[in-house]
Amino acid sequence: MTNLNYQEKIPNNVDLSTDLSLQRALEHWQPKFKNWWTEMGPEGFQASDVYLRTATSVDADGWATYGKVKMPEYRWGIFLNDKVQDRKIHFGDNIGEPVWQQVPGDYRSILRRLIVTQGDTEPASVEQQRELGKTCPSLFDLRNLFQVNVEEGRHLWAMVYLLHAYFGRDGREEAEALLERNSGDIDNPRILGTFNEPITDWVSFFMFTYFTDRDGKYQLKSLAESSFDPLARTCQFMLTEEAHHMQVGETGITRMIQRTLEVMNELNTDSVETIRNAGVIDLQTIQRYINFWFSSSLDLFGSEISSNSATAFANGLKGRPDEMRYEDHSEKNTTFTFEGLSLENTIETQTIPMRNAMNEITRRAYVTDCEVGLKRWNRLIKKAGYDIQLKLPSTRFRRNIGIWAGVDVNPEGKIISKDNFDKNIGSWLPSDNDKEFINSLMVQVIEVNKTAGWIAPPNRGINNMDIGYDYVNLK
Ligand code: BYC
Repeated sequence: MTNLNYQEKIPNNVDLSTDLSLQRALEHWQPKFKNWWTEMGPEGFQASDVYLRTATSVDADGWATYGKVKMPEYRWGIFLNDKVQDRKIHFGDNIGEPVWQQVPGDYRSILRRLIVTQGDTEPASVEQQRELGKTCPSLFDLRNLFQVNVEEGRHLWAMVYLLHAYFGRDGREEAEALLERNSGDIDNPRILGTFNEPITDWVSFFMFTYFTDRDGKYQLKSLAESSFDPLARTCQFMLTEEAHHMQVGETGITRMIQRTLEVMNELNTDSVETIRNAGVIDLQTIQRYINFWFSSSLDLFGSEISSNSATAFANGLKGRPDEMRYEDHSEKNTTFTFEGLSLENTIETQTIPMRNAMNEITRRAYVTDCEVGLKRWNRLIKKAGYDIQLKLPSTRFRRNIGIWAGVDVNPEGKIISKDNFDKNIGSWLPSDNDKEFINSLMVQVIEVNKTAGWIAPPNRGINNMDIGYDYVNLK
């Protein structure tokens, strides 16, 4: 187990003090990060004491310590999982060769692009969520939001370390640019679509942490397989943090549904109007938020047929999530058959080289994982005696990237006419009226042990503390 060194200006377990020029470069970036955090991070809570966990070791069992911290004083640092001795490349064209501790010249630009894309999402999400504190449903939720935010900040550090340590001047420039692009900025937006979507209400926050953070899980799993060992080790550690974010999403949606069902049973109704008048969110609206965030997150996997993903796999830069579960790790002469789009705009079975299907394979693993929560929520609904089922829309629905981009498809996956699509899209996605209603529920609740009326209280506290613990002391 490696204990993390918190004595240094930048906490780390990479012996930063032995590389003075790298240390200096990162210390130069550090105040810029802090400025970004103050300007673009959680608005209005920078002086509050927040009950946060901080990593103390990279060991899976004992890596967290909890205590009250002001967010700007959070010890963001550089933590990589321990090196595995004699680790070998285990997929692609170079299987069996030692993994790389430095970036091979030929792969420099593709690796940099992957790291920059990953890095860009982290501060983007903090920017997207910066206003949410003003409408938190409880102190417990407020603390969870901030925990997610500081850890996304640390994930940015993880990528910035790689850029500084392994990509020279280009890397330093990219690290600066990561603080210059901003979510939703018309002139200088974040790289990937979903990270420019506004998150101004907590329903969207829970959907984002359920669906979009789960893309993070699958992308990190793929990068954790990388033959570039420092990238693999840093992603392995990031995954332990990511798990909490998805849990925030899953329990948040569960609590929302629980509260709705409670009210439906109390009033013995499934009328949307009555449910809304009682101040809880009808399941139909929840379905529309699922449709929006799931379809947006599917785009994050890239195109179904991708030469970029084939190159990344062949070169051993990015594997499949849980690569060792597959039988063939070369996939040189294998094929993948799927339902694609014909030239006549109809659905047709197509066969492509397996390596070109890596994005789609990863997306499918992600979809299966998304289903788990849906099954749980549907069990709750059924148990409460209602005949409504929440569903994931088809992976062809409302896509902006890949072969289905711009194709008019309904949530069941059927290609329909443009007219039909335009007429119905308003009922498949959150409407202005839905958003207005959701916004009307978003009222800040900051009394200890109180929870907003639209969501059930959590069923347990953080780190065995009471649900009623004052997780955030506002200043
Ligand atoms: N929006 O061959 P293609 C997370 C671009 S989330 C805009 O189809 P490729 C987190 C693509 O960049 C995980 N552009 O796809 C979650 C390429 O552009 P260039 C983030 C898009 O390259 C919550 C072009 O389209 N990590 O950690 O195989 C909170 C054609 O690309 C989009 C990563 O994404 C899009 N949705 O794969 C906080 C991992 N999709 O190069 C954090 C690193 C594609 O032609 N990134 N494009 O200009 C990658 O592995 C790959 O870049 C992608 C795309 C999976 C994104």
